[in-house]
Amino acid sequence: MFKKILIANRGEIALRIIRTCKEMGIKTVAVYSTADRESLHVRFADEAVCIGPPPSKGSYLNIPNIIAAAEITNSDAIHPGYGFLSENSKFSAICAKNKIKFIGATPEQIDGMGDKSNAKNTMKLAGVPTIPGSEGLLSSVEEGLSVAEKIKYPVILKATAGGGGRGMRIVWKPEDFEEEWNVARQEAGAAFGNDGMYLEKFIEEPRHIEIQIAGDQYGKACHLSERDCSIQRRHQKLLEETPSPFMTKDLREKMGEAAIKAALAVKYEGVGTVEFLVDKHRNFYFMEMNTRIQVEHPITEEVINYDLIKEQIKIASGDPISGKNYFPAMHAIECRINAEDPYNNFRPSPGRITNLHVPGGHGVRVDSHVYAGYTIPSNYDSMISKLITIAQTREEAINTMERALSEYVIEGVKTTIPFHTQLMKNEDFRKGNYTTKFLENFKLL
Ligand code: MV4
Repeated sequence: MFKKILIANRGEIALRIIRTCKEMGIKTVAVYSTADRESLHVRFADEAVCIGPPPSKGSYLNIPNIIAAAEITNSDAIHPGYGFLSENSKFSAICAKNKIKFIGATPEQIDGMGDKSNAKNTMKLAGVPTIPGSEGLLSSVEEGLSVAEKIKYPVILKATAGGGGRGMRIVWKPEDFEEEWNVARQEAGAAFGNDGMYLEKFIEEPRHIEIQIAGDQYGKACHLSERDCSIQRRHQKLLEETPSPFMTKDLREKMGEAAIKAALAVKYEGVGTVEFLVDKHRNFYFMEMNTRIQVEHPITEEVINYDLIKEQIKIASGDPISGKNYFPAMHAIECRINAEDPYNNFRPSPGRITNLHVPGGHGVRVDSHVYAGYTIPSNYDSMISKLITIAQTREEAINTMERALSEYVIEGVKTTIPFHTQLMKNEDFRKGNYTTKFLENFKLL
């Protein structure tokens, strides 16, 4: 087992990783930017190294400084958390070259999944359902038009270097195809330095359901059930829950098996997520594979009673997994509490938290790095807390969430708490009747 892990991240996830390391008897090293001197991850780690100025480029994305911090502290592994360097193939390769275990995917897996057309092709060959569309990249607008004719409109053009909602254009009729093609290629070229595009049938009003997977160094893989992440705004998740209210026993088995196939196809080691789009007939299709721990991992931990960070560390150190699949025994919901003004287009609201009261009681988990007097820097993402509730049934988990939200006091900055409070009362949400389009029609009162 590792003796010392450097955590190449900040905020709640850095704290989350430090907590598990402490329980495992592993020493921790925090890295921080000058904006994060007063952060809890710096205080709770055994050692801390300043790695640069507030902008991420100079600190949390500064590979030479992070490697140097690992060298001087004698760290034998690096946990990248999510975001920042967690899916950076160069970083994964440099860690390996310096004999530091990167607790994440190999450079080949990161690049293989980062190219979306390539990832889709890998999954198709492995027998994972994919959305009908072009065979790989389109070589001309004429080819695109002819594929669209075959699969029928509406279609969606996707940048192979995109992902997470970036570089996509929906085309509703043939007359618009050429213009959308030109705009999409131009945007992708400018944003990613790669204008490769592929085409798919556009699935209207899908659900976003992802399967948590784990694989070990010995060729075994298992799934740990699903999370429903359909409640999103501009590709930013605001609430996730498990089990999905749309799930059936049969669909879970089929999606679980497909996710395991996906993991085995890339010899996946560690914990990962296979994202699917699910249509109204419960057809499901591979969308993307995430080779990192995700923000919403705690809801899975709660319903299967399993520490996913511990599992990640154990797999990275060479432990085998049991290979059995896990099914939810409870219901869990996560509300992302962001320092944003939901009444003003979710505009970021950084600043000092002048007063704080955190909810507690039965069935409540709060993953957060903030405290009264803490100043939220404007340089990083605006998530300041994950409020998670756990209960026997979905209805009880919603009721507990409503109660916990009513206790939560965060003064000095605007937060998404009023948004979630209203969502908990929404009739369609209560019925589990929602798709990825749900928030487009949601009006905050
Ligand atoms: C789609 C789609 C409909 N049809 N692909 C958005 C994120 C990126 N991973 C893929 N996305 C989509 N791909 C086809 N063929 C609709 C979306 C989509 C979406 C997916 C998941 C969650 C929220 C979404 C919001 C808008 C569009």
